[in-house]
Amino acid sequence: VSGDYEPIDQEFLDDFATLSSFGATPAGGVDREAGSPADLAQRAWFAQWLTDRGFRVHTDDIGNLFGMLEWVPGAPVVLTGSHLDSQPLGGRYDGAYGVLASAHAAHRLNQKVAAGGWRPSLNLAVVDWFNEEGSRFTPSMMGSSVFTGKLAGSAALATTDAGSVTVAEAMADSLGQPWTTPVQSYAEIHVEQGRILEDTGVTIGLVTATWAAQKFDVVVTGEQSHTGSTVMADRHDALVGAARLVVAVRELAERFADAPLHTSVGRFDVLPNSPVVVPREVRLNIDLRSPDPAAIAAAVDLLRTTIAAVSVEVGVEIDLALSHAWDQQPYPAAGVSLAAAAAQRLGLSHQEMMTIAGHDSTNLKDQVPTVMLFVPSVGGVAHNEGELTADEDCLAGVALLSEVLTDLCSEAPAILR
Ligand code: HGY
Ligand code: MN
Ligand code: MN
Repeated sequence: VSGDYEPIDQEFLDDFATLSSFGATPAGGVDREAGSPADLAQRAWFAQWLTDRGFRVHTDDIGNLFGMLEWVPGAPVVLTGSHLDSQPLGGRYDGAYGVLASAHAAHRLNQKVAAGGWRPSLNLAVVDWFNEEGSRFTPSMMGSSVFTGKLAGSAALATTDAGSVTVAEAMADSLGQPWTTPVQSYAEIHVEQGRILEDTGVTIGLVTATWAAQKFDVVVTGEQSHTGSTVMADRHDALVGAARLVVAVRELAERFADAPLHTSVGRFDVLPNSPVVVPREVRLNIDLRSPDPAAIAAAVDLLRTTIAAVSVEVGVEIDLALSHAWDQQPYPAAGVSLAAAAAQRLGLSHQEMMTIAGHDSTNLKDQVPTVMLFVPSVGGVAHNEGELTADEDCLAGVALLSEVLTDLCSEAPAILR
């Protein structure tokens, strides 16, 4: 029954309610894109929360925010976290649940150490990765990409938003020095953002691999003209060209339904966007996802054929540029079995599954042994103000993460054998 929780669990729920107030929208979501005032405000609250509980707060050179517990001077660190930034009009659980779950799990472990109940072999740090969502500043997973050397910090800092504000300007008062403590492993918990766990009635997802993803920036260039007086044969309508692409991208999903292939266009900027002007240019993105990289490659080939045909038929130029990609890649099996054993000990139902969405763990797993965990999303609702995970599932996730981190911070944990 809600309200009948242990104090440490009620504390998590109360903190989550506070965190959900930053950038809160009337419909119950959040709007706190990377580097926005709401993001900076939640980061300040989080830094204070960490400081008040004895964590040493550190911000690195791209704005990743850490809270360090130094139990064993000079020892490597286990990282655990996710991201606080959200999509525009997004959900309050995506990323933020994982950051707060990591913080509470670390705090519980710290209390055990302080009470002399446990002697870790490694240190532990909580992290809020800067700009995982990649909505205001692309690409997504920016902070963890810089941290893992996949994206140059200088390029990331120079990235501009639609208003030509750079990351460096937006984060002017929130940048520090690179993180230097060697990282031994990483653990992240996240809402599933799908409805597999809900459909199977299972509480915990053990992520075994990530789907592959390929994202593109597209520029369709036509010629500006009068929507009335210009005869149809003389038109070079960039919007018609772009619209043909949107439909073609959707049809690819049907064509590769057995892969499966998920496709989308989410951004569509028309220039000059006047009701009396045939548009000169449309900038859009394309997002392709599949567990089968060959399906993505075949879909891109078909897309290029469509682009060539549309260019001729509509009389426009179309430029397709890859903006971000990651392969279908496994998470370490040892980490999956470590988490499965922990779930078993806690009596939590669990199942292995892939992640379709990218996460900061998508980057970290290529550098250090990484454990990725899911809790259920009600109705699979994601990147939507209606995002919801039941309190009991949130609390089960914190308990499981505490158990997994205890293992990871102990002597030569299974994941590294
Ligand atoms: O899946 C994505 O592209 C996002 O980074 N979560
Ligand atoms: Mn996320
Ligand atoms: Mn997201």
